[in-house]
Amino acid sequence: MADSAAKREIDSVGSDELSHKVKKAKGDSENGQGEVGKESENVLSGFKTSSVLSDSAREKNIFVRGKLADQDAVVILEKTPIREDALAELFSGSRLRLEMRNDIYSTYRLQAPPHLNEIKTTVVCPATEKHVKKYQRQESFLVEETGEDYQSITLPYIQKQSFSIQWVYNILEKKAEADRIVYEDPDPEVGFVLLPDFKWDQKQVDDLYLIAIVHQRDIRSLRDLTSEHLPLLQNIFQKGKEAILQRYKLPASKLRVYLHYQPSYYHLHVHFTKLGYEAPGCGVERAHFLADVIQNLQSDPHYYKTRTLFFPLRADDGLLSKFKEAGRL
Ligand code: DD3
Repeated sequence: MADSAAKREIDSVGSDELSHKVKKAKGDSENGQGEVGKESENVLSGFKTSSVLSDSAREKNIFVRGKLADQDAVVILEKTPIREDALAELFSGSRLRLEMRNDIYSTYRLQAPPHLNEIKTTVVCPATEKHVKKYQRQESFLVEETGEDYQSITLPYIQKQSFSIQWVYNILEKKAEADRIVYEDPDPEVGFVLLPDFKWDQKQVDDLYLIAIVHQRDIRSLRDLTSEHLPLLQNIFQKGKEAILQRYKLPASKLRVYLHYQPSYYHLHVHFTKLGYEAPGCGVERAHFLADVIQNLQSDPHYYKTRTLFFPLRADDGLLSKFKEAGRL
């Protein structure tokens, strides 16, 4: 099966990367990345939970707000998928307690060896009110934004927001995550960096999630795109797909390649996720296929300046208030 081939492949990639990391460890310390992969002292041991922002039994995750050494922090915990290549060890190396037995059916609680029982953990610290809001469970509302609404409501709003995208510049300048880059085209006009989104733990290809971040710094979103950007978009589409085929053995027919509108950060980036994986934000209300974006700009150079675009906003989003104030909701 293609999928298991891909699964096996990612493991060999993983170990390649590991040796790569070990070799690079010295040079990386100047990047502040020397500690990556090592067991670090438990910075979370002093975490004081103040509230649960949201949780999902189905997604097996929880978003927690709290304090880390007097600073506001958000911690995201998520159980990771069970990998096929771990099965043999899971069966042979675990402790098993019987819960119930009935006819041909029995249920157990299996205690896996610690290294097969990891929880993916993301820490945002210091977290701003905006981070906290982002993870608080919220109702959302669909907004209809005309080209004029964008100019008079949305653009002024995002210009006032100073949500830091330092992390994006750190990636582009190799000050962070340099060893995670899957592919780079360094061209200042059509170039980009392709790397795993940190939602993806890269342990299995099933939930593959990469982002292509463009080198150009003045493209905020879909709304800024014109036919001038076609070479950039086509370059990301082609080279991104090629790089993913090479590295993960996933053909374009297994990929969903799209932009978000509204994006969660206003520096142009493209999402590559695996078809069949319901990545957050891949629904029709937020995702715009890169292939469609390219075609739309080919037929109308100012398509995204003039079209009405629809997107969901959360109840507590400041932009939603602006649309209400303008009588657009
Ligand atoms: C973000 C959207 C942004 C909180 C959280 C995530 N992929 C990132 C920093 C480095 C990254 C990402 C903002 C922030 Cl949990 C606030 O995402 C990132 N590095 N999505 C990668 N590779």
